[in-house]
Amino acid sequence: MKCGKCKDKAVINMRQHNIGLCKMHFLAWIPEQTQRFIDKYSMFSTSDKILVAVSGGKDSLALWDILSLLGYKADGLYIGLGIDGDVNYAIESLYYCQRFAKEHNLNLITVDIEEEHGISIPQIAKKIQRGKDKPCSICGITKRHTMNRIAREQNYDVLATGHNLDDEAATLFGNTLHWQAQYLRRQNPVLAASESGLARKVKPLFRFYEREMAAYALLRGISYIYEECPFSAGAKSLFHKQLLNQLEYEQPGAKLQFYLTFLNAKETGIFTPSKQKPAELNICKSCGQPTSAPELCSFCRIFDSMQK
Ligand code: Q46
Ligand code: ZN
Ligand code: ZN
Repeated sequence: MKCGKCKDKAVINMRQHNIGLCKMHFLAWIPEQTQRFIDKYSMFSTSDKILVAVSGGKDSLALWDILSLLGYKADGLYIGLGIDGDVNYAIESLYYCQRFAKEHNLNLITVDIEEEHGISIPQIAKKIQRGKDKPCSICGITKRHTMNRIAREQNYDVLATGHNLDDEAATLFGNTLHWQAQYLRRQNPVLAASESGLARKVKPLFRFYEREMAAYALLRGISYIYEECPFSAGAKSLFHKQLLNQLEYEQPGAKLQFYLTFLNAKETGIFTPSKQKPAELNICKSCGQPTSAPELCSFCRIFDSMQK
């Protein structure tokens, strides 16, 4: 296959756009498109201070790379969760973030949960034994809480994550299967900051396929951790990704269309405002972050119970 722009050999065939691109044109296309999405969805501007959540994986490091190439002021945030695996996942994932920051002369903030709280995420999960063997819900609460805390404490204007189209389409699929209206209303590439103290959140890669991000990382020579978190095995989202990949195979562009038509449908008002009163956000008595709970936020409830 030939590059649709210069007729050199294509390194990637993007069936959903009906075009193949050579290395040079693909490496130019990804940042150009990202800039287009940033502008189209009014994500941020060059005067904003951006915090990129990095995990050591291809998507978050590619996002950091692209934003830096585009001239944005973007620092990285790595959260050490204390997760082991066949490889030591925690050590490896931190290594790739530090290596990327050093090679590109970028600022990386690291937060180690065990160092701060004396206990790692898997240890908390074992202690609480919420009837599940996976620590994912505690992990999610901890990551969201920590990202928001650092963004607020260090005056970042926006928090950027590396979610790609495959992630977003799989989340949408899961939420749709169960008609989780509350989540569907909130699923968006941009979430505005709230007065109560939730930072602005954006997903600049949400229109790129996972294979495009893998190709970008490879062609840019970005070293990243290949292994997924060991707790992700068997996750429903992976199964949903497989189903969507089958659909995509038969109908190129199906994933992109599924997600973009959802966003359009929302714009046209498919989701009327909920009749239920929105939960009022209170301020957590311990950490000062917003929470729907009356006294302590979920993060403080979990970590406080660890002290007892
Ligand atoms: S939630 Fe669960 Fe992920 Fe946390 S424990 Fe691993 S798989 S990292 S996105
Ligand atoms: Zn070309
Ligand atoms: Zn709290």
